[in-house]
Amino acid sequence: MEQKMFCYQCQETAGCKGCTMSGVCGKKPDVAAMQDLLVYVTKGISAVTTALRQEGKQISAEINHLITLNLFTTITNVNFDKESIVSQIRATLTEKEILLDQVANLSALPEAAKWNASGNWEEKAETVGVLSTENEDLRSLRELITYGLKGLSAYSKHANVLLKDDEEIDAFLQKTLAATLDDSLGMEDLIALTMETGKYGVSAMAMLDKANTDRYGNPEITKVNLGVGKNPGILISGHDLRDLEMLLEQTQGTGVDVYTHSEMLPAHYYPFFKKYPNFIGNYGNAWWKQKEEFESFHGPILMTTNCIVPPKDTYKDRLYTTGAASYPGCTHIPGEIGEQKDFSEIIEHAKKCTAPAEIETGEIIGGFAHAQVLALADQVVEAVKSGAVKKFVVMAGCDGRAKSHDYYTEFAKALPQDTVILTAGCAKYKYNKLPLGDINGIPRVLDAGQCNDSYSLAVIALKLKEVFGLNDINDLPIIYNIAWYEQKAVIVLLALLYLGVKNIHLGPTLPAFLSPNVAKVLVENFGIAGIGTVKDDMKLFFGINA
Ligand code: SF4
Ligand code: SF3
Repeated sequence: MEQKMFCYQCQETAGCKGCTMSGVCGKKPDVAAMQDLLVYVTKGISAVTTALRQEGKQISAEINHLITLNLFTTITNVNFDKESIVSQIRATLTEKEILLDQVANLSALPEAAKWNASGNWEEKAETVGVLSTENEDLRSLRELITYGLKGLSAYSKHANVLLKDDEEIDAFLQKTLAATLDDSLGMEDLIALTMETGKYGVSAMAMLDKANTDRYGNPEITKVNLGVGKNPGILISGHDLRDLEMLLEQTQGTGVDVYTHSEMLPAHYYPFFKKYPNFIGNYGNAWWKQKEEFESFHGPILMTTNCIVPPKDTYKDRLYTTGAASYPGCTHIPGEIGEQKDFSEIIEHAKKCTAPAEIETGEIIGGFAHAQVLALADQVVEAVKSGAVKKFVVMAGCDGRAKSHDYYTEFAKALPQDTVILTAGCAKYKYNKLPLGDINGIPRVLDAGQCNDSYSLAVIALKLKEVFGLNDINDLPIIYNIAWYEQKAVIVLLALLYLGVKNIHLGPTLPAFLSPNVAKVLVENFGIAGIGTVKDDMKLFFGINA
């Protein structure tokens, strides 16, 4: 049968090879085509901005933001709305034309920079997608870089909405995105760019960490309520803390409560958000359980970023989007960086809804980002020195609906009692409600926060290396067993590689976009490996028979 699209950017890709008829995520071929075209025009405008910078000209923050928003839009499960993607393509082309007029030397620009939107866009999209690079190794590296940059864009955007910008990060992102169009670059050049992407991934996560902690304080140990109250509620999902802040402000005194969902859970760990009496707790689990949980929540849901699952008709009218997220037929709340968003429509909607149905009770504990863990450093170091804690296991990353992700629950259960899990991202939902206990008061699951807070785990590792007087981060008693699903996990992985972390295990399957040769480079230089069975991995990591 004739192929209708090609996408292999996430872990769920069909047959571990590529979605060719429709996305496993729900992305349809027409949306996939416009996403391909959006990536293409974003590469084009990036070539123009890069040329302008080389000519000593400045690029405005608005253009930088447009580029990061475009990439963010194409991350898995962010935007299913063809119309909004088409309008982003149009806006990008308009800005590009204005910038092109300022370029002194047009001859060096790639075709993507000069494309003037003529002809049929669907046909154009077919010629510029992933498969337009014929050599599978170059394609693999170009996509690895592009997906890393998508993740980097997401984290930059979250810092940008808190009015933090870094022109150096934007200039790198655009230069590197444009470099994926450059046919003169070979494997070696692209591998070097991949590593540099990891370096800027660290910078972007550091910028976001500073933006978050400057505004909301340092995450601290917090018990988060899993139960529900009697008022109607709004459920906020995704990663955008600024949206949460505006929503909490606007719901004060309305009789409407606010609950977090999935990756918004760590908001509870920040001192700033504790002042809101209607900020009740966390409802539900990781993104992929939303069909049941959004139904039983009864009230409106605000998706600030990924991960959207195509909604059921029973709650579709209660699903709202904002920022890069969009779904056809669901109301999108507009608002640019620095603007106040108006959530009154959602609040009015909530008032007409019944309170959420209780699906869980009790509490979970979190807030172990770098400042909190470093405040406990003496206790942690003592536990390691005394042998009470033998190993830390970084189990950060993404959760997923594929059965293969169940490995992580079983792995967590099988871990020896003297191990502590360090986590960030929605991967935690695979084991954060298990009764794993504590070691001398240190919980066996230390949750640093969202996926971007994987930065905290790196800061903690670097600090421990210093405290123990080690020369190499790999001499620490830390095992990395990371789960991935979408492209933010790619930038986290590249950031860890840049920091020198070796022997990372990545699962539940290795990315389809790694060609055998590129995978070989990662295995030989960084010891990257997949996962085995829980039994095999217990033997491998701990020498025990589970
Ligand atoms: Fe397939 Fe993943 Fe691409 Fe969706 S994002 S189309 S599931 S590879
Ligand atoms: Fe989760 Fe989508 Fe990746 Fe932010 S919300 S970690 S999967």
